[in-house]
Amino acid sequence: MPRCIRARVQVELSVFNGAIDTRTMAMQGDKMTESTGYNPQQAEREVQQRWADEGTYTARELPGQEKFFCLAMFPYPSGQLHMGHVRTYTLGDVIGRFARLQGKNVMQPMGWDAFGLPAENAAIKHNVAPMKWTRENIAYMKQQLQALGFAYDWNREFATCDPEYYRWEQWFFNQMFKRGLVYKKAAMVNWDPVDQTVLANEQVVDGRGWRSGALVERRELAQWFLKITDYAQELLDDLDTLDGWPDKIKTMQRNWIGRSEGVQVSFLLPTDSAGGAALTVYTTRPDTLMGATYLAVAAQHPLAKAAAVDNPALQEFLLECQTGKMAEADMAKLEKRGMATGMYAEHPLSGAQVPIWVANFVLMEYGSGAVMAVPAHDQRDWEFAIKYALPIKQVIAPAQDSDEVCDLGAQAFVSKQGVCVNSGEFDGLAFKPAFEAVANALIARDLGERQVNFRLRDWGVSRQRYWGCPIPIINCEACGPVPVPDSDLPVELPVDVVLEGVTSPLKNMPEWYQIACPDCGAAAERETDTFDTFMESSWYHTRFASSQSTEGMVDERAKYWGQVDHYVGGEEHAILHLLYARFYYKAMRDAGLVEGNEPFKRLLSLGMVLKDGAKMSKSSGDAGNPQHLMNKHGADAVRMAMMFSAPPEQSFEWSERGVESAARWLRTRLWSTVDAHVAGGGVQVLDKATLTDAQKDLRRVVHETISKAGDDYGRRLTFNTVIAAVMALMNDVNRFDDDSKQGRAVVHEALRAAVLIMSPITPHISELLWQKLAHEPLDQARWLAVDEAALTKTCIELVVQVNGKLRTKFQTDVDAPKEQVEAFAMQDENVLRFIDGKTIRKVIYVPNKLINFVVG
Ligand code: ANZ
Ligand code: ZN
Repeated sequence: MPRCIRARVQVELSVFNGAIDTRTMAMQGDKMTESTGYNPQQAEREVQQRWADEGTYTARELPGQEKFFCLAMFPYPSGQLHMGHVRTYTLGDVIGRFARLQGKNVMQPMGWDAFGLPAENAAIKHNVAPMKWTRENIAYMKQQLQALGFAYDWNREFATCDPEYYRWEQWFFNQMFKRGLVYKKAAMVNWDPVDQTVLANEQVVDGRGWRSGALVERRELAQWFLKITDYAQELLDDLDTLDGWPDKIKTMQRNWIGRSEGVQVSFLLPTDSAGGAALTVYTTRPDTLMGATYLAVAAQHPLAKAAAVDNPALQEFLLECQTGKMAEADMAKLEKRGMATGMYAEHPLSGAQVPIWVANFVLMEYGSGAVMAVPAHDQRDWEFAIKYALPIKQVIAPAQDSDEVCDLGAQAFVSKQGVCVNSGEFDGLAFKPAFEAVANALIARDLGERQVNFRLRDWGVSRQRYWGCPIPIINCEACGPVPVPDSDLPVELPVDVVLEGVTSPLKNMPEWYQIACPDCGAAAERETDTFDTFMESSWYHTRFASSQSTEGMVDERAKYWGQVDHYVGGEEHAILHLLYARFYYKAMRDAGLVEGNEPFKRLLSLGMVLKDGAKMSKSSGDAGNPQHLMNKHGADAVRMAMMFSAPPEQSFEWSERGVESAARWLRTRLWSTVDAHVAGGGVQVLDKATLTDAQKDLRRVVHETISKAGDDYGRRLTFNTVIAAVMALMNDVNRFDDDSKQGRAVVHEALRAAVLIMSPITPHISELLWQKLAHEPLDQARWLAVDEAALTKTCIELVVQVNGKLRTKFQTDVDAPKEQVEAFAMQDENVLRFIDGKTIRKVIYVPNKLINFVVG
């Protein structure tokens, strides 16, 4: 009776968890002969030429058709692609090509993030102008991207070092200037005294300049800032609307924005004090106010400077605090150091005199640059108090029913779950009510106010670098900074330069920087600083929609393409790039340039491609270049091996062996099977009413595969499992031995599905095979409909119980009648043993699930 005894081998089990299993592919290929007429390099070139000739991927604005703006983060033209690029751009391409199959009008553009430091370093090293070096790199890498077969609309290509691009960046900076979103301020920077230049935080290694090895100083320099903090609350709130973003990234952004609610507290100073009337501190723990035993200010705080006037030891200490890297992340690790100022302030509630210290862990840029130290309940304050023998006063105790312990000899008790003690009228209050009561008491005395603080700082955009977009400002002694009039834009960066050492050549080009003030006509000077390169990458996506427009930063076309529907890029950009781009988009919206509030609807954040545990782009140089693999095995194999390696969000160790296995599978499994099938002649229309069981089985697998692949592509974004499913399907096709007309029709359907499903990943071979199977260009194909009827299983596994205990399992037809199942089950040895000699009182049958014999 039951004829369903076939167990399907699941190839995909080995890849479900994302492990790199090249053996799976290798094994399948090995069984096949090697003789096929497929030459990937030649075939891929032909297919690419056809795409180019026919403008297959040229994006047009087609109202009425659903648009899909698909974007992968554009590359820095460093010289050649590495495997990290291959991964990012293949994933983006797969997403774009799948959207095409769904009938969407896709725009997939590509460009170059062309400004930046490496070009200057190469210029110094090889004595070549940065522009020339950059252009050559772009030419080489573009040809590599084209050889990989990405469906880009190359008509929209630009490089951010094109004056026609950065012209609009300068224009928008002026717009922001006029709207008060731009200001100039002296700010602390990392200064390399040997190279005479400012260093980014990443260029400071153990407190020394990465190039010179000199001890880095903190210096004040006038810098341009964008007021991203004006948008802090909106940048935070709108994260809640980004349903298509990974939670992890949203959390990172939230932490970076770092909203906190607290109280600004005033500690009165003696009336004759040089520091002013009061020292204000920002605290998120007003509930601990009664435990404040000292105050601490930053080295740059005015009060510290005032106290140092006739205190040489303190002066020296302040100077010391200016050297060394002061990035916030390092603050926590920093050895706590400080010095008493000799000054005291009055506690706002107790009236006690509290000593004021200078401490290196207090940041000038946060809150008010001063803290009330509560060593009993803050670990930093505790360490500092231990070191300098300052009093530690407990004001919070573990709640009665909690198992938290407070051991102030060992560490601070930082929990917010406790209750106030030693705090007079506040004793017994928990965190929230204590927060409110203390805040109210301070407000009543006019010594405090509630305050919301953000960790987010304004964005310093000045770089003392040559290879960047010139800041479009003219500094006039009489008028101050004056924006370059829009009609004089772009302010072009001179490109015919020689870089001698690290100083920007702009600083030595009076013929470039000397200019008349646009306002008063007096002799003035251009800003010689350039923009942070994050400026260019903050709006390039928007420019793609309106690329080459000379009328404006964006034009009418921006309305059609709107937001990026799917954005793909490395997780290293999870914070800064995405935050700046979100800010820029909101600023552009407020200038009436774009619609909507957020630039990227859906985000795919990729893990890294590693080589010996290190990020491939950083470590491997030529070894990371995919070129030799493409030359040997073709682009499809490289793309397929990359997609098979791991699910997108996971980092993984790259192995080249997978490429060869992929090439073999494509050649011996996919190409030769389709080839042989097509050689067998025409195919009749499938008659679904007269299928054999084996034919039904194969059709079920086909439609299960279509359904699974559609879900993996569209929702789960796991493409390794798509490949695994197609491999399993091809195994079934090859096992299916039925040359009848109907059998050939079933195989035909299966091969069409396999080729189409693979096409986003391996577009070249799929293009050619689709021609053979469907006689139309792949571009006209649509994703396949799942035939629900074909999904119906003809057999299922049935559980057999005796008195509710599992005794055996077997396969039956779907909806098999009870009598049949019962009779069959009673022949089973294992069942017989338990019912033998007993009375069967009842037989419970749940069709397609179980049968249970109740015996007694
Ligand atoms: C007293 C206190 C007691 C604090 C306690 C914490 C725990 P967030 O949440 O990040 O906003 N702080 C304030 N300004 C600072 C500055 N310029 N440099 C370094 N630290 C500063 O952090 C707010 C807390 O960070 C504030 O609350 C303050 O220490 C410290 F048991 O005040 B607290
Ligand atoms: Zn002037």
